[in-house]
Amino acid sequence: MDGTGAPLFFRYHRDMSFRIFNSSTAVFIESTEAPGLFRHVETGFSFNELFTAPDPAGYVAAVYNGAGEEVSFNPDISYQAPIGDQEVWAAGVTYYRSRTARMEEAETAGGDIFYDKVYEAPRPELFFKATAARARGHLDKVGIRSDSTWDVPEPEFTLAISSEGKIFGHTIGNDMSSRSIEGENPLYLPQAKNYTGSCALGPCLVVADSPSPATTISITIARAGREVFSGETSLSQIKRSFEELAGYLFRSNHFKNGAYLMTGTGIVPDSSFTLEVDDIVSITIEGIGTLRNTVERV
Ligand code: DO4
Ligand code: MG
Repeated sequence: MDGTGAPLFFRYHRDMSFRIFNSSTAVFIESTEAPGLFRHVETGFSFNELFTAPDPAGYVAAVYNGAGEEVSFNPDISYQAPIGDQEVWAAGVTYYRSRTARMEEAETAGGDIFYDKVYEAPRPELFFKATAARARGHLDKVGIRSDSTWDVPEPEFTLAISSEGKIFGHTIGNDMSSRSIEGENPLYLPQAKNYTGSCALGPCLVVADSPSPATTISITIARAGREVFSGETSLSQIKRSFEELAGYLFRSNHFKNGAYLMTGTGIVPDSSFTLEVDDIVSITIEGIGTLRNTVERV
């Protein structure tokens, strides 16, 4: 065995990365060494072990090498969120577009100044988003509240952070949000952000270093077979570093099973847009894939 726990005959390089898809009975792991080949692992892997491992990539490498069968596999089927007992948190107002949209929605209530201040302040906005049981997966439904009149998805690059505070991977997050409720009063944020179906993660967890700032995040929203919104941004537009956001999250806060941290949205549709039931939201981030969900009213 080497220092990571991986058997020595396995040629594991530090720059290798893995994609992990989560089904109810197994995980499927793909390595950059063998794209298109998936290791079907029923026992010997757990997201809690991954998020608490001193070397998460070494943990995946050891499982990839030592467990399960290689199978052919269609990644475009429904999956559970790639999560064990991790909490999901989110950062807000990390892109200029989010600051401006938030200021517009909160202007009437007089709450706009807080968004401007937090965009500039050393301390970022961080909020609790979901427990694991509330996180939806790929091709599952996401929710809009029955007491909300103005709703949007928020496509967000989402960090996987170990219990030691180390960023070791990433996935796609959808921070579903009620703009009517948050806009009425910023103190309603938990109701605008935390409700049934307000969070989706997936389609897989990528265990790798964070990608380059040129990485694009894009979204499309389809209604009755027609595209009603599309948008694109890149990681280069974010105001804060991932280390800064993770550092603030872990300040005076212990995560025994690690955490996911959504890093904020850089895409907000114009004020005239709101989601409707049966809309299909597809969020794509280079190197991860596409997270697709249909909207339901909850
Ligand atoms: O302040 C509200 C939340 C903003 C947010 O979720 C975002 O910028 O992504
Ligand atoms: Mg957000």
